[in-house]
Amino acid sequence: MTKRYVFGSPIETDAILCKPDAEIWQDGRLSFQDNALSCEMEDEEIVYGLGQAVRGINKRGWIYESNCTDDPRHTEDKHSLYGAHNFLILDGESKTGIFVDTPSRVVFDIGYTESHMLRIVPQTPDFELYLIQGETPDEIVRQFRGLTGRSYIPPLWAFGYGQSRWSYCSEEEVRQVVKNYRENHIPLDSVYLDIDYMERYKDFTVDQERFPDFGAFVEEMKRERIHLVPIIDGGVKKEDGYEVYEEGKEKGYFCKDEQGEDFVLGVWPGRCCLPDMLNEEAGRWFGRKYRILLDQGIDGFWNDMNEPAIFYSEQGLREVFEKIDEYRNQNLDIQTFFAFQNMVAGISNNPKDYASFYHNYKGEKYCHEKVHNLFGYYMTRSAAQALEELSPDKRILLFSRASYIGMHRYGGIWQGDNNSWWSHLLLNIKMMPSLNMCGFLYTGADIGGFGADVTEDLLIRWLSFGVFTPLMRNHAAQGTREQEAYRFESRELMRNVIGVRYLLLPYLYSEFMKAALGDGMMFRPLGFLYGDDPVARRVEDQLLVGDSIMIAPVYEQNAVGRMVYLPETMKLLRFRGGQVLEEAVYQKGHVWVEMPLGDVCVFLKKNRILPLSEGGEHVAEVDFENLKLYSFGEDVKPYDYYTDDGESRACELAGMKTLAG
Ligand code: MIG
Repeated sequence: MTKRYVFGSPIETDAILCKPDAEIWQDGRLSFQDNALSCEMEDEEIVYGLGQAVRGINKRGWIYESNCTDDPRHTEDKHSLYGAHNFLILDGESKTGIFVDTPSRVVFDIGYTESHMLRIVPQTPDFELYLIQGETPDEIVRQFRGLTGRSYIPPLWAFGYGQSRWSYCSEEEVRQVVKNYRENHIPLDSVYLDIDYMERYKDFTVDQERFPDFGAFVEEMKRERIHLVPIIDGGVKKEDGYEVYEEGKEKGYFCKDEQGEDFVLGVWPGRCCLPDMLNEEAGRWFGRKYRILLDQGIDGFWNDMNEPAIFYSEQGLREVFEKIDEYRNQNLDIQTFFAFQNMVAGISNNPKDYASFYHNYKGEKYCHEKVHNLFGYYMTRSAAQALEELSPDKRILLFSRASYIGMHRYGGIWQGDNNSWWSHLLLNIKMMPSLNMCGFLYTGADIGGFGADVTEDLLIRWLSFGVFTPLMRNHAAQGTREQEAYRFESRELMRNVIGVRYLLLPYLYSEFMKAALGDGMMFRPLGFLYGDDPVARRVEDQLLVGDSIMIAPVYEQNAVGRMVYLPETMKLLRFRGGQVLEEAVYQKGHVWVEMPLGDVCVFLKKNRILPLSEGGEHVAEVDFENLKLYSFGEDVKPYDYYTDDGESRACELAGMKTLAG
């Protein structure tokens, strides 16, 4: 049961598709005072949610802020990452879902100030509140997702393994990457083009010198069964004669500053203007630009820098230069020096800048600060709507960095600039169910880590988890160690681990589709299914993946195995050296399981089926018909197997069939 409450005059976000009638507020489990919602948490209560956020599956014990931020250091002292996902579930004696719908900041103090108090403080007194009651967290998620609409469904090929780097700078470089994968027989379906494919970072251009005949190159790659996926940035280069800029300027499609002039910010291309993604007409215009690449054969995109990231504003830069002039030739005392250093460091993503430009949203003028968390959402929505018009039959891959709930209908997200740290592999594991709750099913982190130098073992372990995440992409930053799977000594292990993805593909796709079409989750914490088991409820490093299996990834260096908690009888299936080994059946309880580097372990639930294919070197090679079914138990439940052509948008119409064990 869902109840909706309206406080003040909220700005519409379009997160919720069907709104129940609003009710009059009365304090109940939550009370409302001084513009804060609060309630006491029971000792045993678990708080799930918040989507993309640092720390645990259980969010208790920290203070989080929904404020889309480009911060490439996801350390546990941070409060915000790229997404704003204001949905929580309190799982105690009773179960309550809470969604705070507002396009500006919200602070969630979940037992940080007072260990038993939850306090939710929206930045403004204008917001909508949804309270959802249910018997189980699953049921609450389903209700919530019913309100917010069906999750985005990518084409099947986008479930293949992808290789990315900032940046592959020329046709030749991309060709080499593909050649190395194919020669080593390591599966691959896509290569990502980062900002350097563009002509001086100008959206919707391709550098003519480094990619002289882009259309022909896209076709050449297609023959190799490789999809190229270019990046699109939120800011448009301010350059006379550049068509996108000229048009946007002339039509008045850019965000405006206080004086009504086009707001200027510095991002990769240098000085840029921001298309007003919240303005319907401007969004439609920007979205249609994707056609330029679509016409050259491209069928996937990733949207970046759309928090939006601001390296500097004209005003911010001016202030720094003024300070420099003022301080020149002075002997600064050390406090002044540090204040100056902070001022320079604070020039990027400065709150003052976010308060200094304006949108035209649903016919009204809004300061950016008031609608900040919608920018990435509306950029991606504009793109998705245009892509649906331009490609009405065929699904297009689309995912974004910034997001808000509601965007899950239009695209996936990747988890942003993590590091090649073991702790970030664990963060990736913990974030999956939280994101799924909020509707983001097509998601994954940069496998191997984006910043910092990867080690071979970290890459293998990360891939061994990444084989389960719908978006399975290896990506690394400029200046870091080369991270392609074939660069390492143990190519054999890399090949086998990545190969597991292709064995699992029929299962993963089926489970993904069932979650998307049925408003469910593909990755669930153990507590969702085994809520009565106090041990299972506290497990933070194992996940249920779909209906048949549980995983327990290794995320520590030099580990040769780990303790696993079995919440019920399960059978260990081990992928090793291209084989599937059927191992012990374990009873409920803790067990030590050996997991040497290169092994991928799954724990199969009793009386459930895990269908596996024979694999392939790319998605088109995988046979979805001839499956081997793994199961154990006397009463094996038939498996609801979802397949379709993997390409057409009308996927709901395609087949569901039952596989018997
Ligand atoms: O400021 O395009 O998160 O994936 O490689 C960095 C370069 C800009 C941030 C993205 C990352 C991408 C990088 N971008």
